[in-house]
Amino acid sequence: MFIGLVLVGLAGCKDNKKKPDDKPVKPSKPTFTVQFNGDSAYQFVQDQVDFGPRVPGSMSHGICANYLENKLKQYCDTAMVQFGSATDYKGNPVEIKNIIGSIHPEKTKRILLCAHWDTRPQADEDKKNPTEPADGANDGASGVGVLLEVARQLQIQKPDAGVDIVLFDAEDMGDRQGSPNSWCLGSQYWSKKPHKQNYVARFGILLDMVGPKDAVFAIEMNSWQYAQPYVKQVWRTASELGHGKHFVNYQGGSLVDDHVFINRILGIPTLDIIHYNVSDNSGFGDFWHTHKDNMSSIDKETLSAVGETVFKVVMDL
Ligand code: AHN
Ligand code: ZN
Repeated sequence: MFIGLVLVGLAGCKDNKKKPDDKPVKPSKPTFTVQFNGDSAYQFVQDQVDFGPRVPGSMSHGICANYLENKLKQYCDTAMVQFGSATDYKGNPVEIKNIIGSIHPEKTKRILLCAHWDTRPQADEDKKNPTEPADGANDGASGVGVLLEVARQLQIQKPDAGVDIVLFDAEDMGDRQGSPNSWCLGSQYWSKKPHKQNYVARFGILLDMVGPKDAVFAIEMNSWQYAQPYVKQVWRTASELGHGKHFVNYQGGSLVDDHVFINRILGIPTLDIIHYNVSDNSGFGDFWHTHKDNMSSIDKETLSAVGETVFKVVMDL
């Protein structure tokens, strides 16, 4: 009996013809390894900080725009700058540069990755020099640094999905006491007039203040409202990679950030990965809108936790 089974088994091996009851074999996706270099991401943050505060209209802002466009040209299939205009809450005109890189621009299955690249014109939560801008290492440069490194890795291991990396300008010129619309001028502009007509993506991930040591990414409530299944997917992926101490399973704030305008205006479900700790003052950490927001507030391990998670989510699509 035993020998008989073995013989049948061997005979089966020789026979390449598919038996009628064989289940169709699903073509498996090529495997990938999760790759993200924290040193490289850190350097991308440093590069931006070295230009000086990227306050809209300033020389540093203009030079950094060129740098970001060139980086996206280097790592993506296409890159462009979307020029726009807006008015800040004081009534002054603001020239907007949204910087956009696309991988597989022809594909219909797409994911949107975004961050703001501008620096707040004043560190107004600081008692000292509140009218001067901070370096904006966390608030601005950290999310961009992670996305540049994700783009670099996606050039080495190509994703199946199309990817759009959109770096928003003029996020941080808002009035804390005023209208929510005073924030996120670049993303408001892009959401009303995306770089491609009828632009769609399956979902979007916004990175904001993703650099602090021991950062906690509490679940932001607008993300939960608009993009719940994707919040679950991203937080599950992070925990699989061992980053559950950052991607915690508790409720954070309900925050006005770029994703809110993408959700409300464009209708692409978009979530925000943002450091938010309910137990501190502003929630955003003591560096927030102060001069402590410099390179010393950036931790490579946090950048890597976020970058590996985003990379895996993209490759799994
Ligand atoms: C408000 O404070 C209204 N929103 C937080 C958005 C923000 C500011 N992200 C970075 N700086
Ligand atoms: Zn800010």
